[in-house]
Amino acid sequence: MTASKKLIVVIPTYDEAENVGRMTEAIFALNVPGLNLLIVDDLSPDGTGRIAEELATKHPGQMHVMHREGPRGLGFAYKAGFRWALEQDADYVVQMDCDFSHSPKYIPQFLAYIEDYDVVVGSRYVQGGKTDEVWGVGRWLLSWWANSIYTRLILGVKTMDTTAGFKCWRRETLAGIDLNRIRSQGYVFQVEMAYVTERLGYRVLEIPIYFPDRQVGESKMTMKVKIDAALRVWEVLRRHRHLHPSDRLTA
Ligand SMILES: Nc1nc2c(ncn2[C@@H]2O[C@H](COP(=O)(O)OP(=O)(O)OP(=O)(O)O)[C@@H](O)[C@H]2O)c(=O)[nH]1
Ligand SMILES: [Mg+2]
Repeated sequence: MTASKKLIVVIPTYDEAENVGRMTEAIFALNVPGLNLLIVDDLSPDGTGRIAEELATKHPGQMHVMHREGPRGLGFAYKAGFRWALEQDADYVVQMDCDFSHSPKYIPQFLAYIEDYDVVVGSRYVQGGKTDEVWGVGRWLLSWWANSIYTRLILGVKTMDTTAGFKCWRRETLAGIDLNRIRSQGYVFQVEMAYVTERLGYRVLEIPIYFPDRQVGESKMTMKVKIDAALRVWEVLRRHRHLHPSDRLTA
């Protein structure tokens, strides 16, 4: 990334009071020129939004907090955050979780590769990628199968980590995808974005990351959520199977 470019890191939060401070400092400690941070909080009951506001006063002009009202959801939060980033004239947008499963240390690598691709994806399931050591073989196999086999074969995509949530977008890619097309929440939001990206013919690069489990804060992940996500992949297929590169939204 050249010095004159603007990067906005978008982090959605829901009950991340224990992580948001450490994550903010880790992001700014990268000292990436032109880096801005947007926290998109869905009125977290644990006060994450208020803590983020306090942090923003320490990084004037570089950190913004959005407080969403109405129904909460990862998809709603990301769409609002991406739209804001585009309005702020970001050249590049990074999306990531607040719980340190996505290490900020990969951001400079993303920025090096984004010069030649339309989106760079931090992937657990390409060579060199890795999940937390505490995962047993069964958990790893189920996740690998769901991402790299089940979802990938239904949608016919090349992406191996179809639910990856750590990505660096070029602004043209996010604009061309047309966020109005994207309807899903949770894991399926990532799947739908990945599918539309490939249907529209954008150049995707997956780079390996190590994905540790969240250390603090509560997990909202249940088997019901996983099964629901698996079934919704079919909806994503039906909704977007007819898309072609000529359907990119042009300004
Ligand atoms: N704004 C907003 N953020 C959310 C919502 N749900 C989850 N998040 C955030 O999205 C990111 C990913 O969510 P996680 O809870 O880590 O999901 P996960 O990694 O599948 O599951 P665990 O790490 O096991 O909890 C985190 O930064 C969350 O705080 C939501 O409804 N609204
Ligand atoms: Mg997590």
